[in-house]
Amino acid sequence: MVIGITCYPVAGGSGVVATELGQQLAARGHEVHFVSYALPFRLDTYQANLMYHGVETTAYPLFKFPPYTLTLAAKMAEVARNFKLDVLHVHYAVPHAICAYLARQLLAEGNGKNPKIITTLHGTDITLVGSDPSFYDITRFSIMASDGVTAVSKYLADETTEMFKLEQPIRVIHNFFDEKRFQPHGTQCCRKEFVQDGEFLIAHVSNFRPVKRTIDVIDIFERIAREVPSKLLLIGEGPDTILARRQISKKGLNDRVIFLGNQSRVEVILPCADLFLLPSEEESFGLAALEALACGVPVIGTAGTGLVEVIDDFQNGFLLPVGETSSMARAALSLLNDPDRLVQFKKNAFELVRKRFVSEKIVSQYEQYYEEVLGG
Ligand code: GMT
Repeated sequence: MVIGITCYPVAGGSGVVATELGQQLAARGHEVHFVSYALPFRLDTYQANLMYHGVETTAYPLFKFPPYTLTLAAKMAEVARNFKLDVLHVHYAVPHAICAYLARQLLAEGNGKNPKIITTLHGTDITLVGSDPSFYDITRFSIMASDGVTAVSKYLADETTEMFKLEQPIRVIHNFFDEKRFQPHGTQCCRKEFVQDGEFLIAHVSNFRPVKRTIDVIDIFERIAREVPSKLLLIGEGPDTILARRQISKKGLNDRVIFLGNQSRVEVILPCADLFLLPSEEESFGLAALEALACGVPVIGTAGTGLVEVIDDFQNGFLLPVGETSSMARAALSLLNDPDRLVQFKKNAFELVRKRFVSEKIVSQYEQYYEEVLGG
């Protein structure tokens, strides 16, 4: 198949999933074309069957806001026409789904081959952005105008159906990890660079947006560090990074916390950790949690979110109500203070996700879905 993929190229779950999917599809022999405003994060090495088409925005004094959506739609149509795309797969509904719709209208004008449009919903495109009154109608329209719609969890599919009062089915295709790269005790594990013998390493990866509750991460860590020698490794950056730094200083934890910023190869670092914290307000799936589990790291996350489809409560982590930082710290200490239990949870972490979320399995589900949509 010839597949176009559009995603946000910056660090973030939807871009990572789109990029890794494109790489896996290309490795399976499909021709993959990325269309975005920059080379996607993690698409940092050359690969056969994989091409990138950059979208430019035009500056003009009248444009207070450069019309990226229009240039993106035009580029999608150009790539679809030139390379005869079978499928145009857009990740994150806003604004990519409506751009794909526009591209299809442009192609119809020229009597060209029309690719099937598949929209993958990732989470905040629905729960925060798409549901905002200013975006609601256009998001609903663009979902309904897609030839196929997938969501990264049942939780998100149900939320979307209810929120937008949809009748069309949404196919649940969970996120995945590359089982060749994400492994426990990775060969390049750098634990000694972060902690001394006898210290625990607690990790958190996110884009530091308010929805991630970074302050809760620090609060949980402070409670852990009071009881056991430990360090906190923070990977990623975003609007709440400054807030996090201030809180860390205020709590006198500067010598206990390591900031690494954005990292494209988290699989080299995560296997060094003992525990991963993801106390988000909202999480449609929690790719960061999956990648930690795949590296053999148990996760503490929030109940009532898509994380329930990723974490097996009391087996490879704990699910607790949002904001309950003292319960989360207690759960963490129940593992860190019990070496046998910690070893068991680490083992379960890798083993349980390997059964359900390996790329081998999930990428085939996308291929099958493309075939179904192409078959009408
Ligand atoms: O987590 C974010 O805010 C980024 C966002 C994105 O689209 O980049 O992540 C969402 O998509 C990820 C990939 O499917 C999911 O694993 C995350 O759970 C989801 N984030 C939220 O729902 C908050």
